[in-house]
Amino acid sequence: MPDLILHHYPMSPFSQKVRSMLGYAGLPWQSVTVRESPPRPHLVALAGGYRKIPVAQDGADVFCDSRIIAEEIAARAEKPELALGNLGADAQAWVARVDLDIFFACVLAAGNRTLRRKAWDSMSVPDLLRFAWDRVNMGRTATARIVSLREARPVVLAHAAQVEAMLTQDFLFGRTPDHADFTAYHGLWMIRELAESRMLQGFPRLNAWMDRMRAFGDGTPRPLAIDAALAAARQASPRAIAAEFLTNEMIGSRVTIAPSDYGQVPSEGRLAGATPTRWILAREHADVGTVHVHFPRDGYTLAPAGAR
Ligand SMILES: N[C@@H](CCC(=O)N[C@@H](CS)C(=O)NCC(=O)O)C(=O)O
Repeated sequence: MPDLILHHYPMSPFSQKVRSMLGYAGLPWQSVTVRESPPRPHLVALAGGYRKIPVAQDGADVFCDSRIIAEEIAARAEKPELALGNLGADAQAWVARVDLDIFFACVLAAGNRTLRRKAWDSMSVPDLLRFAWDRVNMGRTATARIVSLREARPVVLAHAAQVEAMLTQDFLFGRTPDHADFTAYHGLWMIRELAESRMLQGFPRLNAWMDRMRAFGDGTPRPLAIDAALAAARQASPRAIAAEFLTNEMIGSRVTIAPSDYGQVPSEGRLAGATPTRWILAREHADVGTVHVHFPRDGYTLAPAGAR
């Protein structure tokens, strides 16, 4: 099986969630570095309108959303605890809140001089302006309620206190890490590692846990050119979909699938499969041939094409 290809950028917290999982799983992977904001034409070829990062790829199968990518890593590494669906209902509900409300609080609370300097150092001025404009627009069109700048710091500190209290063992829900640890890590990573903020210093157990999470590293990435990623899709065929996932009444119809919280840009194609947790969309593009794009069902809306 070829190594997973990850389309990501260094300062992206959700990409860090996946990079840390890859490190924990000890998997080699191929790294395609993308810009911090669209346009990203090669991802349009691979995934359609979906505009969030990270996106992962295995040949002609494309995985949108860190939850689907985590399922793929779990299966490859035989580490079922990395798949969100294998956690208990309470842990799943906790992850849903941390991945949305707490994520935005962390992003806003992390904004300090160090983070701005790193952004200046890694982006050109036009890219920085495009990035700022893009994120303001993304916030404006979000249907999820995003915390205000004023609320962000108290929300993060309350979350950190909760994490501190949860850490009665080495990891949040036990002696070994699971999906919830990687979810909780990436927002706090932005504050402690990326912004180098001292905001979290009053939480000793949290810091010791973050040290353990950081020690997993990011696995072994090999840089891959965009053209090579496109060629990998072109030269492969999508995986077969089991007959039990071909029974949904929309199979074969043209549909759109979009996140329902923010960055709600739809991807259009033909519904090729529906598992209990995934929608699988078949798409054609001259640069990649036929690809199957996998989305979570939870948090995404499916509609007949033309209905939005
Ligand atoms: N639910 C998605 C959220 C991903 C997400 O929000 N990623 C941020 C970057 S960390 C994003 O895409 N921002 C807009 C962009 O990079 O264009 C997931 O779990 O992968």
